[in-house]
Amino acid sequence: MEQTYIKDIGQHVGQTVELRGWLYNKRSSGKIQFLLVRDGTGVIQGVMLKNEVEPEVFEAAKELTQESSIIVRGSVRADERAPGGYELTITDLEVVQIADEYPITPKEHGVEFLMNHRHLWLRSQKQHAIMKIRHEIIRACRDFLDSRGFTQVDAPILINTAAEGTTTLFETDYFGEKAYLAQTGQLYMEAAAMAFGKVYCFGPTFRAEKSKTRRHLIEFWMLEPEMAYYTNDDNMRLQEELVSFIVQRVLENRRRELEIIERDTTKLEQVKAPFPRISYDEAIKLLQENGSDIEWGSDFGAPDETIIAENFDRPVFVYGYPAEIKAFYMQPDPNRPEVVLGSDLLAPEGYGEIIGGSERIHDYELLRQRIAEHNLPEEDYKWYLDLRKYGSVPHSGFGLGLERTVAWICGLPHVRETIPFARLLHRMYP
Ligand code: NSS
Repeated sequence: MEQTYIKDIGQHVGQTVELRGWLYNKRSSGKIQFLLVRDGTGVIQGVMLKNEVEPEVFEAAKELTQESSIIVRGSVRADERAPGGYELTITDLEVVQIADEYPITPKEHGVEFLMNHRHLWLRSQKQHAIMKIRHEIIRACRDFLDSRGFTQVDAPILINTAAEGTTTLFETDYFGEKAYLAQTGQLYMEAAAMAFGKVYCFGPTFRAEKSKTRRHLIEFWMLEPEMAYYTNDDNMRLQEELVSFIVQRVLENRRRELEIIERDTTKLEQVKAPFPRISYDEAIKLLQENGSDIEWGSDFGAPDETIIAENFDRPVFVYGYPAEIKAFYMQPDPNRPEVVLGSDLLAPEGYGEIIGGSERIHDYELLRQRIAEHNLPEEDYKWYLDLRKYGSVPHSGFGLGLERTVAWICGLPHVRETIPFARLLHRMYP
């Protein structure tokens, strides 16, 4: 018999179907057993009546433990009272494996315990919902850019250059030479933008950051679009349209999952372009008015970002940061060279920076100078400098941190639940 998936069960009312999955939960009362079955696409309640199945089938059901793998056959009934709206009257059961005593039970567990059992925790309804939303966000990113003429160009992961500072590099051995895990694909996207116009990469990136915060992962995914002939204004416009698109897409397609994780969606409904923009100078003033002793020239900490974002009902751009605290490749403002033509996008509700972007230096000499000022070895950046010799144009791009975006949209307190298998300071298992 062909396998039916629970998500499609509504198309099979009155028919006999076969479901292949796992036992989520079980209740019984003498002559009747209720088997909650999940198959990765949904959960359905199966009802087994003693006098309507073979005696050995009824006995087999009694032996089932939580997470035992099973194949069940039965007829589908619409039932308003059932969660999901349908119920299965089970007529047959095949046991694939009886599960050992399952460590995750419906009772409360500590985070360390759950993270140690991440390989199993992923099956829980809430974690399942978060991963479905993550997938929806990834799809939305791709659909948005693909429909706007972007080409995906993949960036390498083993590289020999730093782009986001030398302190967070993961070093590895490349046949006797030093190599690093990519902190960003950006420099390669700049090369690709000169070949294709509008490009993006979407892959894992690595930062050996010794920070143990709710926003930092050691390995995280970043969407990095790069556009030839874009100013940073064009860049910000693209970012706000992308972020609005993502949020609206999740609201449209993942209502059920948002309900499961009990996300208050009223704040998400407001996320529509255009987003407010404030300068770094204004942000400093705003912080000082709120009692902070921050001075012009300092970078924002997480609490600063929260204070800034609290003043707005949707994500807010902060632009014009001091060049001193930003990456070497950012284009200085021609009217005020001490600040850059770059911006961060801060998410509401205390989620902080989800995007960093800028216009890139397109002048050969200035870029060389910056590379020297940052004590980076010029010979490793020769190819990157070449881009400024052969048809250089103003160009811009940005990086959207996937996990921070998922954390915000899902309303989660920590990024560790936004990625299937988190790499955190002191955590590489499982
Ligand atoms: O360092 S960024 O601000 N910018 C870049 O890497 C640029 N090279 C991107 C580009 O223009 N192509 O990082 C971008 C985003 C940032 O806003 C966060 O959302 C996320 O990447 N990010 C992180 N997420 C999780 N954990 C860590 N450690 C992390 N670092 C950055």
